[in-house]
Amino acid sequence: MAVRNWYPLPVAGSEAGGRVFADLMRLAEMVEPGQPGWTRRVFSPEYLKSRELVWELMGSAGLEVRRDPAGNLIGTLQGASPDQPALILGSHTDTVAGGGRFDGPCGVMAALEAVRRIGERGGRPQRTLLVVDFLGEEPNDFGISCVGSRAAAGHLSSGHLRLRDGSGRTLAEALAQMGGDPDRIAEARWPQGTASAYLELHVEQGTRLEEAGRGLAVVTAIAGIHRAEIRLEGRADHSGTTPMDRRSDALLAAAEVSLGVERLGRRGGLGVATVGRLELEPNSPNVVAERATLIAEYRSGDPSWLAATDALLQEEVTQVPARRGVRAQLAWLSREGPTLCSEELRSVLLASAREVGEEPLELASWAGHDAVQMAAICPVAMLFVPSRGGRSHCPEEWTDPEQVEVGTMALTAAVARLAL
Ligand code: HGY
Ligand code: MN
Ligand code: MN
Repeated sequence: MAVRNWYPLPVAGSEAGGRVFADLMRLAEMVEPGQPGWTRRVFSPEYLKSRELVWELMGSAGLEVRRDPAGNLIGTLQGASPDQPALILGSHTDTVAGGGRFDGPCGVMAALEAVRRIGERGGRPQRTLLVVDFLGEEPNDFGISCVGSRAAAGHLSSGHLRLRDGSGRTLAEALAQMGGDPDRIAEARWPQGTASAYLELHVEQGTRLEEAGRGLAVVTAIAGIHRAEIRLEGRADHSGTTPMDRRSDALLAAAEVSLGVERLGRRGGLGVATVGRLELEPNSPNVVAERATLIAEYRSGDPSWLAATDALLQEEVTQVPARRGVRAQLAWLSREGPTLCSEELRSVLLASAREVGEEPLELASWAGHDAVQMAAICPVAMLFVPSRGGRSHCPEEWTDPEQVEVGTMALTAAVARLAL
C-alpha cells in the first residue's frame, strides 16, 4: 500500500493544528443552561442548535452535508471512484448530563479535520469519504443509546420508536423534533457494501495511556454492555405512623438490588457493573417509597460473563423483593455483545500512528461507542487519545491540544492509506 507522506504535519497551535481544538471549544460553549459541566443531551434544544454549528463546520470544510431520517449529520467528500465503498469516519456530539467537552466531539472534529486536510491537499481521494455526527450515542430518557448509529445499522426498531420518556413523548416524536423523519427510518440504514470501513477517534476515558506515557492507542475490542430497567412496587405509607415491620419500602428494595449489582461486578472475572440511575415515587421525605425504578448495566469483553450475570441479576431481582414484600419487574433495554475491531484496520492504524511518530498501545475499550453498531455493516477500528487523569463523563474531562493533534494526524494518515 503506497503511502505518500504528502500532508504537512501541522503542530498544535498552527492554523491547521489549532483548527480541531478551536472547533471543539466552539462546540463546547453550546450547553444546557443550569446544567453542570458541559451538558448537551440528545433531544435538548441546545443539542438541536449545536447541529447547526456542526453542519456549518462540515460545509466550510467543503463537504456536502445532509441529515438522514435518524437525525445523523453526514458530510460527504466525493471520491474519484464513487463506485468504490465509502470510508466512514465519525462519532457523536451529544453528552451525558454533567459531561465533558471531548467524549464524542473529539472524534467528530478530528474526523472533519482529517477529511479537510485530504481535501486541501488537492485532487480527489479515490474513495468517497463520509464524516458522520451520529445522533444520540449516550443513553437517553428512552433507555437506549446509539440511536443514530443503531438506525444506520438497521437496528432501530419500531418498538424502539414507540418507547416513551417520562413526559410520555415517544422516541419517534423526539427524533422528528431533531429534524429526523421516523416514518422513513428504514432509509437511514446503510446497505451492506456501501461502506468499506468505519474509523472512530475517541478519548480513552481511562488512565492506561497516561500511565504508559503514550499518546495513542489502537482499540482491539469494545466491551459488550447489557442494560436492564428494574421496577420495584412497594406501598406508599406514612413515614411516622407506619410501624417498621409493616412496610413495603421500594427504596430499600432498590438499595438491596443496587448492592447486589455491585456484588455482581466485584465477583471476579472480566466485568464491571453499575446502577447509575434511580427514580423514586413519590420521592417525599415523609412517605415510605411506593415505587423505585433503577437502570442496571454491566460490561465485559467475555460473552459468558455477561450471560452469567444476566442469570444472577434475575435471581437478585426475584429474591430481594420477596424478602421485602415488594413486587419486581425486570425489562432488558439493550444487550450488545463484545465487538472485535478489524485486524486489517488495526494494522493500518498501528502503521499510521508510527508514521506520525507514536508507538501506540493496543487496548480494549470498556466504553461503548457508535463503532459497535457500525460493526454490523462494515469492519471497524478505533484510535484513542489520552484522557487527563482518566476522567470522563464529568466536567474535568480533558485532552491536551497537542494530544488531539497527534490523534488527528494519525487519523489523517489512516484515511490517506485507505482512501487515496
Ligand atoms: O456508556 C458508554 O460507554 C459511552 O460513553 N456511551
Ligand atoms: Mn460517553
Ligand atoms: Mn463517546
